[in-house]
Amino acid sequence: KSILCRKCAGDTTEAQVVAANVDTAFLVMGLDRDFNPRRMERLLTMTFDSGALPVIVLNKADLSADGESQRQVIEQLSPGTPVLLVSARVGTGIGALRSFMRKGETVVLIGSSGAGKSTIINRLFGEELMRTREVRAKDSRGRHTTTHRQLLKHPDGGLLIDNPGIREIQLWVSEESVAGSFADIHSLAGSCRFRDCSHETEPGCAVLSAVRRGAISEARLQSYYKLLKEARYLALKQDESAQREQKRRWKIIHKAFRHNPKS
Ligand SMILES: Nc1nc2c(ncn2[C@@H]2O[C@H](COP(=O)(O)OP(=O)(O)OP(=O)(O)O)[C@@H](O)[C@H]2O)c(=O)[nH]1
Ligand SMILES: [Zn+2]
Repeated sequence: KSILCRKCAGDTTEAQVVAANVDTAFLVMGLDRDFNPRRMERLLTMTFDSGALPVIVLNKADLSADGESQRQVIEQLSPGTPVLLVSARVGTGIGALRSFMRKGETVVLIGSSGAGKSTIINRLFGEELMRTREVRAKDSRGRHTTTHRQLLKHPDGGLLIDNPGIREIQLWVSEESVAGSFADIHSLAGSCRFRDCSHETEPGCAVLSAVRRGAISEARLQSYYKLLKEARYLALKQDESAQREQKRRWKIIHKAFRHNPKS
């Protein structure tokens, strides 16, 4: 099994594990003010793009009066993707998460700051974690410091990768990734009368005609418009080096997955 490493900043020789054959990405979102279906849609697109399989974790179920209907809204974004209601504080729903930690599985956690990733890790790995996780290591000046282990082995045999590079990964929606996750729309576009068809009002538009036939839902087309607009907006707004950095991070996840594709 190959593990991708990246040197830590400075002259320390300790390598930092970035990603190792990522199978599953837990996409963590709180059912409090963090809840945002549009953001989850983007996160799903990025995850499918990377080659990992998403598992959606709606955390802080204890704070929501109607978690089940929030779950249903999210479920409609990606039929077939598991959507789990969890309260890391109370401890509910953790068993379902645990089933993804079996031997041979490697998991990463992605989600906003404060969504509850650390609390979920503590629940998954038990109370001992914070102690076992701390490693005495020498820093670049030879002093002893306490750092956190970033590759955690679950008692069930799976691995969990927790490191800032992946945790803080930003959403990067490119036009290509939109095309990839809307392959049905994208392939029809080749049959539109105009090559630069925007599939909004043009005559001879193959996409609009598929919507009229019912082959593509109106809601899906609306999602496509929105994501594409966002991709173009981001491309204008974000500076290029930031874009490259985000792409690089996703590529690392992508590569890690391709070392060990499920076939
Ligand atoms: N009510 C409630 N609070 C929770 C739950 N899970 C986590 N929290 C709280 O939310 C806050 C943030 O939780 P963390 O686990 O630190 O969040 P994180 O995603 O690791 O945040 P970063 O380290 O910034 O990435 C803490 O105060 C937790 O106690 C939950 O299920 N219910
Ligand atoms: Zn068209």
